[in-house]
Amino acid sequence: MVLLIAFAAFLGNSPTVSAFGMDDLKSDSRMQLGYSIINGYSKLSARSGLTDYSKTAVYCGQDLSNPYLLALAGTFYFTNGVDLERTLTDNGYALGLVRKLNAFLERMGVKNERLTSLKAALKNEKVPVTESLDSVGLLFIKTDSAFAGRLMNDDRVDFVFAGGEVPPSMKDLNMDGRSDFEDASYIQRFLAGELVYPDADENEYIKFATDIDGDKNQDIRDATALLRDA
Ligand SMILES: [Ca+2]
Ligand SMILES: [Ca+2]
Repeated sequence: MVLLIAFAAFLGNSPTVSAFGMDDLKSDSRMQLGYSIINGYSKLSARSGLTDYSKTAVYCGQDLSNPYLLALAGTFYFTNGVDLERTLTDNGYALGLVRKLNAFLERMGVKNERLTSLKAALKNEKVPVTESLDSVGLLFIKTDSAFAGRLMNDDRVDFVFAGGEVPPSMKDLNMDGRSDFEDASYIQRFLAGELVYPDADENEYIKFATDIDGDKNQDIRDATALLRDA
């Protein structure tokens, strides 16, 4: 559920993050899109060698249609003065919040059956779990791209986040570790229809990441904005 915080961190191009509020928690299609974008990021960044799966976050989210959980999420959000902007750049802060939320949900007796079931499966497969936030539904594991790919197709898993942290630059579109003119020409190639991947998640990520100014359209202004900020 309120991985809202982690999502905002990931999904929030800063112009859009303030628009990303509690209503989005209730929008299943928006959350599904968010999961797809994160899986797409993991696949592309792992393929580029920019990040690997030796530190991987796996999310088995709660049922967003449950009004009790939504009320708890709202309570946490408002009583903790969650700073969404800060979660964009500060991984330590974002993770601290998720841990705090997990402790709060545990006190409130919230269980997560999907996660319990997944953990049993991971134990059978001898996959090392380095941290487990059971009520929130977030695990950190050590794995590889083959197993991560299987997890992405597991019904219990919403997303697999390679590296487990907000990427250092969302403007490094070609994932070579730098944000520069090559990324601007990457946008131009995207606009020309030259960047279509066979994988739906990867395409969702590219669509999301090329919208540099966060106005929900991909056009030449995004390339300009990237060069200006690079
Ligand atoms: Ca780049
Ligand atoms: Ca745009």
